[in-house]
Amino acid sequence: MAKKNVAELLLETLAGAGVERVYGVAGDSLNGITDAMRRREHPRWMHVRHEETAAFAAGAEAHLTGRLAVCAGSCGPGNLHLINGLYDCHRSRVPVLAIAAQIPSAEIGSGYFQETHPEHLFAQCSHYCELVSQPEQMPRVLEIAIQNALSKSGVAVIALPGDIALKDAVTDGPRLHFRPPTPQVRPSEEEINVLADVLNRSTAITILAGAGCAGAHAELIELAGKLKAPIVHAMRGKEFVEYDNPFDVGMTGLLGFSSGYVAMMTCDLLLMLGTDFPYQNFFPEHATVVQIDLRGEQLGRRTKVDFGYVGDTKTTLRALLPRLKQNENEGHLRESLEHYRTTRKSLDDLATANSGKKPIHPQYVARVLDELATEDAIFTCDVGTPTIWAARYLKMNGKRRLLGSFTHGSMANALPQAIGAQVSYPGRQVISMSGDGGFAMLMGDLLTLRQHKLPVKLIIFKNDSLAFVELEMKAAGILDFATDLHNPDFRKIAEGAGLLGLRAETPDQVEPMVAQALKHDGPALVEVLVSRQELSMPPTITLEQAKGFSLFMLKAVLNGRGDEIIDLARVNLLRR
Ligand SMILES: Cc1cc2nc3c(=O)[nH]c(=O)nc-3n(C[C@H](O)[C@H](O)[C@H](O)COP(=O)(O)OP(=O)(O)OC[C@H]3O[C@@H](n4cnc5c(N)ncnc54)[C@H](O)[C@@H]3O)c2cc1C
Ligand SMILES: Cc1ncc(C[n+]2csc(CCOP(=O)(O)OP(=O)(O)O)c2C)c(N)n1
Ligand SMILES: [Mg+2]
Repeated sequence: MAKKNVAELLLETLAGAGVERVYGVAGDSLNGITDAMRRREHPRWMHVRHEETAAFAAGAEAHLTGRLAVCAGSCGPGNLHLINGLYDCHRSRVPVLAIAAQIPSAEIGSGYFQETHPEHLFAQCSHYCELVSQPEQMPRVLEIAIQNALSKSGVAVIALPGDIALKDAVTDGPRLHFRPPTPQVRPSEEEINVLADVLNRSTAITILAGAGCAGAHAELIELAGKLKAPIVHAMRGKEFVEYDNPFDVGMTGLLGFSSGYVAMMTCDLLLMLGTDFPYQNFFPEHATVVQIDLRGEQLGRRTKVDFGYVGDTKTTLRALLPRLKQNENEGHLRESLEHYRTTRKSLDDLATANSGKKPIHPQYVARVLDELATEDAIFTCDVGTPTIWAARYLKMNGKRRLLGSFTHGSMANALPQAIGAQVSYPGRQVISMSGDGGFAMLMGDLLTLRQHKLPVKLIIFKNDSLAFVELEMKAAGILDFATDLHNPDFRKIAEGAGLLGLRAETPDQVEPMVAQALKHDGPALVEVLVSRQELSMPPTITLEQAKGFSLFMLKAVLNGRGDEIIDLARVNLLRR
């Protein structure tokens, strides 16, 4: 039998680690790998049209499955294109391995055609990034990279020169044969006792729950019941926290609900569980703050913390719950829930069809999507106003999923993430809520839907502008500029690319067209002509107040109508 080469050993190692596919764009320096892939079933090559798409798609796969996902780019420009998507994966803490092909090893350092230094380029967006310069390093370096990606939850990169990939392998096969470890991490007995004591002594407690509460829904609800605590969620926690939750009072943050904001600002004790909610101004100044996170380095990153513990949410809550007394004081919870009911109603009132007349409110589009989507639909939303509509109008239920570029905040994430989602779950409905700006940025990958017959449903929020930036400009007291989009007919572009293309111009067209697209047996695009200025900045923010601050720095929540902000002064009035 012919000896296997380094590329074949690499693929065998990936297959052994459960990797089913590699997203990427082929190139000379990747020839060894793609050629080896041609000759085996797994991993399979997933050809996309831009390497950034490959990285975002791998990130979506890793997020949804919890397993390692892989992308690849050829040397120089091919792997530079991966970088923005990899930043997103790394900052969202999803396990992704990138194969950055490198120029011929003998040319490194000569300023050769397409030469870059991946070890430097990827250093900031990875836990591990190493060059494989001789066959003896394979598979060990690859396995170290995989362990880094999995155990630290993030990106690892191996740079592999094309000539090394084609050399004979020295090692027979993979060296690691264990299942991914599942340690239980929790505070010590002594710490749990102190924590229980602190919680038992407080009456007005609010929980801020984030993505680190995934898998701990039952424990979280039991905890809130014992503490009589409203639960506010951070954006990435939405899919894990909001559903079947009688203590839910919505999200906080500028795009959040005023009820979420107020519940945090009026508590005596804030309990942060698995969250890295980034906006300092939205934390209470005088409350006692308790934070529990799997990673010690996260403690105190966003606000002052009085009690910090390292632990997995589920394991920690299981240890804590038997030691908690029932809080008999319901006042804070009752008020918070009441406020949530009025906030929710006020937001729902905005999501109407306007008696069938123009303009189409984007909120209405999101509501229709929510109503018509399947029980286990996977949604992706672009950075820009689609993030707002997803946060406020999509209902999660424990089976549905929601992905965005929530931490890195890159435009154009929704389509590539939808590709990764659909490839990973061919049987599930995948809906991309795209901005017209974001969609156009990586529009080439519309062709990937056709090429791989991926039945993704693209809903384009066509407002002919970079609307979110317009909002930021208004908040900063400057005139809108550089935000106009002179858009083409996206429906025709979709048709030209072999998709079903539809356009909704009036509110009464939205529901039937979305329904038609969702039922369509194949990829479909619906461009919806939505109103441009749905959330104008309230007049209460003066230029003086806003100067030098971005929208995110303002201590304010957009209430959805644009006629009011909920700021700290008002919250103080609400304080009991
Ligand atoms: C345009 C735009 C606007 C936005 N506006 C808002 C807004 O108004 N409000 C808002 O909330 N967000 C907003 N975001 C998102 C925001 O930037 C953050 O990404 C988000 O708030 C973080 O959510 P999180 O804390 O749930 O998740 P993460 O930031 O992912 O934090 C999760 C934390 O949980 C920890 N963890 C992981 N696993 C476990 C475990 N098993 N046990 C315990 N801990 C664990 C991690 O170490 C981490 O510290 C916006 C994003 C965009 C793009
Ligand atoms: C790659 C990248 N470039 C620029 C930005 C700044 N930015 C944030 S939102 C946004 C506008 C998005 O426009 P669109 O996709 O049309 O969505 P809209 O807000 O109009 O609904 C821009 C330019 C960004 N976040 N990412
Ligand atoms: Mg737009």
